[in-house]
Amino acid sequence: MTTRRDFIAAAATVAATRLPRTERAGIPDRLDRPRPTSSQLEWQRDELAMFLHFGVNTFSDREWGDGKEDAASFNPTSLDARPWTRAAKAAGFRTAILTAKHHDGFCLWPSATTEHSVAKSPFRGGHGDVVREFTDACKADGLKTGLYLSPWDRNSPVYGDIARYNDMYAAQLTELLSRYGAIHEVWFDGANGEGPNGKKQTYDWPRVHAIVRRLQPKAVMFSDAGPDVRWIGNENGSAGETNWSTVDPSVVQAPGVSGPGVTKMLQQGDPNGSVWQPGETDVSIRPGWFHHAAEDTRVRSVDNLVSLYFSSVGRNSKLLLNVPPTRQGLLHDTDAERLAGMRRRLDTMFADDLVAHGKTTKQLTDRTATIEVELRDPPVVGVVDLSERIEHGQVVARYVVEGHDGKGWRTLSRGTTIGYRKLDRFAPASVQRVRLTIEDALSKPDGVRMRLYSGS
Ligand code: FUL
Repeated sequence: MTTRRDFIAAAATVAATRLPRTERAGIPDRLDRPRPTSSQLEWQRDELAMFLHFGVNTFSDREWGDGKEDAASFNPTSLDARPWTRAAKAAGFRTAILTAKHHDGFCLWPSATTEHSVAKSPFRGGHGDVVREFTDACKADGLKTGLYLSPWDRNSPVYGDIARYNDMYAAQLTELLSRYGAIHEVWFDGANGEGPNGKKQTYDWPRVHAIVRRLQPKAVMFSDAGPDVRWIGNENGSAGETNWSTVDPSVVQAPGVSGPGVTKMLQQGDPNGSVWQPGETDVSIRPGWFHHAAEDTRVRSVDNLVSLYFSSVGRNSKLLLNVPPTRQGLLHDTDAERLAGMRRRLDTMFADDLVAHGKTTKQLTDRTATIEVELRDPPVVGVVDLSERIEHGQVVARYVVEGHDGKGWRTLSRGTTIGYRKLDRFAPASVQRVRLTIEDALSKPDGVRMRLYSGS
């Protein structure tokens, strides 16, 4: 426990290290900039999370149920959550997030708040609990657990009756966060239409956030507006090329709002933002979020999945890849094969860091830095992998990577932000030396690291 005395001592240490440096450099000190909490840091370092969309839509072959589905239609005959979590684990995913309730209102756990749940389905004779089986499987395979509880509910008769639905939603959240052990991510989407009575609902976000903080203090909360992790602004797997983990919270104040600057803030963040709120890139391995047999031939290829990794994790984001279970309650073989293929490809690609065999020299000023590596046995370089020590905040604003082939320098890649990780791929080049120049930064860019790979 932190005592008041510890707190004063820590504050004194911060003040002592902060003042002289700020005065000397005449530029904002890193200590003045927002930094991640330990949960946000862990969330980002995990890189990959698997999303599982599953529910009555799986059986009605729809993407958005209207809330009128018969609970009896939910009948996964061979449901086994272990193959989900084993496939996720083997492919390097660290978290799995399940749609405990989607917009149709059907609850995958037996909730006391509604009849519209697994309890009224033939699944396990009405005694089943998919959330329990899922969370148990995550624990068995050492995965972190996340739950998606759609605020929009097209089944609830009290939806739009503001206080009553907010009570119901709070009760559902409380059930989910108190029955199943540690929950690491709570996912709130931004879709917000009308309920069965044609009314719209105003959600009580402060109340929702307080419930999560009280019941699962280490969990991160995702939504367009965070508070811990923000939506990246599209569902096609592409984070902003410029992507700050800081945002101005006045621009996106609640999930589902649009307005000037919203998409830009979600995609790119804001270098002057006062809040640390890194972006999560959610995208499906198939055209739809739910499993549809007609899309079994439209599963993303291994190449495509590797590209997604580059355009999400490789742009200072996290990849939340949706792999939807089938009506049997299993992952489709094609999806599982592609995941394994993606892992193999990434493992090969990042197996041998060429910088480790070379000689590195570094130079640092208040806002710039150079890292130059002399490579051994002039190799082919096709991927540069940059990172900042984000536990101290994010500062790099512009950089260039150049290669020297014995005759002269030429540009290999150029970019703006780095953050947790920036990956650039380019036509493989035979080079003897590689130089990273940080051309601009918000404060001293002293935590930058460069790795180099052949790219194959
Ligand atoms: C959106 C939903 O409307 C989609 O159906 C899907 O669940 C996606 C991840 O979030 O808001």
